[in-house]
Amino acid sequence: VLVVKRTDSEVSWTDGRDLWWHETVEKASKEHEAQPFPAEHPLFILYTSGTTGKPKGIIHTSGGYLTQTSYTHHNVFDHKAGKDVYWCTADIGWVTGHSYIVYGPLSNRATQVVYEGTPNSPDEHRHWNVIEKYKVSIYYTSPTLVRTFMKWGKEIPEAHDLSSIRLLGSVGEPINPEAWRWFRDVVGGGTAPIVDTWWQTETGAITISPLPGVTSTKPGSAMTPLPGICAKIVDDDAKPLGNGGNGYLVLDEPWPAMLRGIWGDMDRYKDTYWSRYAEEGWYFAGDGAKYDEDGALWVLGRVDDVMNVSGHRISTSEVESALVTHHSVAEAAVVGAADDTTGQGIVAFVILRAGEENTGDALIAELKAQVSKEISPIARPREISIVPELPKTRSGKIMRRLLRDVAEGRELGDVSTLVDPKVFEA
Ligand code: 7RM
Repeated sequence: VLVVKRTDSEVSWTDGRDLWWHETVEKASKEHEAQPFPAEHPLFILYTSGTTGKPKGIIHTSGGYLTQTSYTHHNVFDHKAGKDVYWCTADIGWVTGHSYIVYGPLSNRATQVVYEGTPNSPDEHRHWNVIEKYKVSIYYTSPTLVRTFMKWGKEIPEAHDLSSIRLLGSVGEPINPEAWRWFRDVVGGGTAPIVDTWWQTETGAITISPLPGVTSTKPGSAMTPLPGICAKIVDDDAKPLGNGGNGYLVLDEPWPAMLRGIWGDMDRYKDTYWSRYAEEGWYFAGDGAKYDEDGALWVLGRVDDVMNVSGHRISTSEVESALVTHHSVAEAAVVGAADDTTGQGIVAFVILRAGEENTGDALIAELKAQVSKEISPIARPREISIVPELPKTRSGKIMRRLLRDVAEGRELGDVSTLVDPKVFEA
């Protein structure tokens, strides 16, 4: 185990197993020859963030993983080695950091920004300063960060020359159309294509995304599986749904970077991904999705997050998207909480944009009406709380499991993967 001396704090140590990085590198030769490995040589194990349950150690291997991260980094980002300056803002410990800061870009000779730190230190101009200084041309980030930028106000990016940007990317959750448009107009000069890339720790690399210059995009849709990837949207009985029907997203053919197992628990691996459509041999992704009337694919969020209100299946992301179309709202998180009459009731937590006044009941009534109008009266939230922050993982995913605990008045579950466990006090 190579240990990097980073904070100078006490670390547990096993002699004969653990080595200091700085001592090891110092002694090593300056020249190395690339070694061949079998394609199935293990590459890494990455634990999923655990937004819903006990983390799973996802196993990836070398050949297929490198093939697909390289192929997708080149094509989805239209990357030109030596010409582009590429920046993926992900945490390097998240799969997005592995695939799109380390393996994909390195295999494609990318010139890239590698940045660690929050987007508001020393101040909220940080990302725009970096883009201006290094002339970043490809900028890949998450919807949650875009909504944070929206909350801070467009005057901040507008104070900078962002003309080097020619392509924008989004990953991690559905990007609501409001954030998509803001991203394109304020950061992308109104013209940069946005690639909304759907994939998972388990898929290893991007699987569903528009291709810039090839696919016409729609704000909020991941559009279509990439060449080489086969996806279907199906119902409980494995029947493929036509346009308009909400169902489960499956990958119905293997793909190069697919996970090879869950570390130490191959039964759970089979059970989680391969038992739902065992007869068909399809991979169950755990996300709800639909094709719209034009055949564009919309990912609606985790199946565990789909709410059931009086027998109607409503996705959390749909309601969140309706809430953030209100001019006062920067970000929203929605969960289903047990309800005696309707099965589940919709409970929403919203953050206001900078400078917007919290008018209390008046605003809450307006927001409820907005959701009724945008979706339907059945989707009208039972409760809305205006809050200063939302509980998020390092990759920016909202921990709905914990918000459900709050909404149902339970003791909070495991908060160890939160960026800031103190958000609950606030
Ligand atoms: C890359 C990553 C995977 C889950 C996945 C989805 C959600 C990710 C999008 C998305 C809608 C997207 N890996 N998700 N990207 N939903 N549109 N473009 O996030 O293992 O941490 O999470 O993230 O629910 O299943 S992950």
